[in-house]
Amino acid sequence: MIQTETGTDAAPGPDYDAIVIGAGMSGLYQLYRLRELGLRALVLEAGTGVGGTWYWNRYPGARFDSESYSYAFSFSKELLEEWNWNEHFAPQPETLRYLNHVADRFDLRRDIRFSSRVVSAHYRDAAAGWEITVEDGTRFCARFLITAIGPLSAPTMPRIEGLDSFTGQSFHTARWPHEEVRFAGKRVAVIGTGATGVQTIQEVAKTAGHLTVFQRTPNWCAPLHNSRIDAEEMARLKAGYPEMFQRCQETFACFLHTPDPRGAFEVSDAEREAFFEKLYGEPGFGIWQGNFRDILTDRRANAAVSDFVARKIRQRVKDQTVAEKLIPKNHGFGTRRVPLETRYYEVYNQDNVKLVDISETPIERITPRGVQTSDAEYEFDIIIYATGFDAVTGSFDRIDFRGTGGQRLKDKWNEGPRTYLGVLVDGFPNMMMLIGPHMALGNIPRSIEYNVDWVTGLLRHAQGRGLTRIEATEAGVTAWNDHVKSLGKGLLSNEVNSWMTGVNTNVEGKQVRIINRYSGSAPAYRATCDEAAAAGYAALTQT
Ligand code: NA7
Repeated sequence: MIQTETGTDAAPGPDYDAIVIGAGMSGLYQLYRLRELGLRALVLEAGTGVGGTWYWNRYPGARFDSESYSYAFSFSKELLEEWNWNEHFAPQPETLRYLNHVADRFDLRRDIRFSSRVVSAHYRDAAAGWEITVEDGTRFCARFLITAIGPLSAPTMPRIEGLDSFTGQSFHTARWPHEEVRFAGKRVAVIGTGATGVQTIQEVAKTAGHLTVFQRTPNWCAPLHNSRIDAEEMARLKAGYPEMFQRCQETFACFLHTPDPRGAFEVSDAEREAFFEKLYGEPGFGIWQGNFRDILTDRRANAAVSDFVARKIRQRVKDQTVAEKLIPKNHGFGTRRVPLETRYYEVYNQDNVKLVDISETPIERITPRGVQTSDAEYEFDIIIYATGFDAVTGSFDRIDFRGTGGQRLKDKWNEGPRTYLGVLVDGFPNMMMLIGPHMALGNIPRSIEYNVDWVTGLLRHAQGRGLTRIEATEAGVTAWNDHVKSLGKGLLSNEVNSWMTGVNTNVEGKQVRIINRYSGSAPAYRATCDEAAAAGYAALTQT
């Protein structure tokens, strides 16, 4: 065990080798690996249960957009063998059951403290460790701090006047109640049409008395084509797991889909159309992740696929005025996250559904009865805010992280995140981030497993050498930042406002586009991290 001391101004508290913030997928797996190292570890979790994203996002219709089995943990053969998925794209309750099963199976709960929202984490130089305080005032000290707080976990309410004045029920999708919310006979509003809004809308429309969708920007959506998995198919899938996980290791973003090597205009018009048609008819992210190699970099190629999907929307929506409102005009297909849908466009053919284009008639305020736009007041029983997250750095901004000399992480990242490999920050010794800013995202659990194993390797290295302090250098951080920036060049998505470019109209200071994501391939990311490890982590200061 690594000895820790409490900081000079800290109340006495339990000492740990490592504290992990968050019991989502990355926190759970990290705890499992920390135990293997024989370290004394504790996970602090704000919620009352495990699951992170899948614990908080209980909104109606929440489900995977990546194939369930490709999203699952791959580290345990026994776990893979015993778990059966019911659907190719599992709904949130199934995923949450899975993660609870993982927690139970590996007896993880005994080292997780629930209802423990971390409010601050301060590095104490004298102790070469972290002092972490949770909402109830309890302090914990640990040599190493591992953040597992997710890139999309800090929900944002819209900056609209009168939010608190509404007398009906209102919910943000990422803070959905644990009790069932019924929509039958109710007048329901959904504000927001990102991946979450789309899933919510298509589900709520099934039972709501009346549904009004407030859309500021339409997104390019494509069919999910979900289906059930029977026992026979599950057995076949299991038999193919080694090849499937191997494929995920080799694809660009760890999905089962990866770009086609052909350019969109290297084939005939008929072949191009047939390929788009095929992708549109197939399950999952193929049309986004497995399309011609240049649709996200070449304007003409991007216009071709955008035109194809626009035609589909016009075919599926009966009222052509509504169809035109649903077709994005300010960005091309795939330059924002593509929501996958199941009869989303057909929802707008229902008599009980109305689309309000708030780019034409903006919302002025929320009133006690509902929503006031520039041309009408709409009355509701329920308002659902599907208004997204303060992405990537938002979950960090909500905790008072302070490094050496009391410097605040929020200040350090004022102009955007700066990290070494997405994992470490100079001036914040012994802090490692899982799925931190500027590391490979994509099919996130695949990245999580790599990320956790890399951090575990670094801790093993520290353990073996009796190191008490590991820190990124400014030069290392600058080099990684420059690399990430250079990778972002030429990507059409970086010319568009979205959470992927760090823009959130509801958050002060996040109106300017930045390079918010690592946009290289996952294999390239892993190769760089593997090299860093093989070189004995020479880019880090180690004492
Ligand atoms: P997103 O993709 O950020 O979508 C948020 C939506 O809410 C989007 O349509 C926004 O319109 C809309 N929005 C946000 N603020 C407002 C205000 N003030 N007024 C009206 N409309 C607003 O979040 P999601 O939760 O859907 O998805 C996030 C990721 O989580 C997703 O990509 C998955 O990977 C998981 P805008 O486009 O800004 O005009």
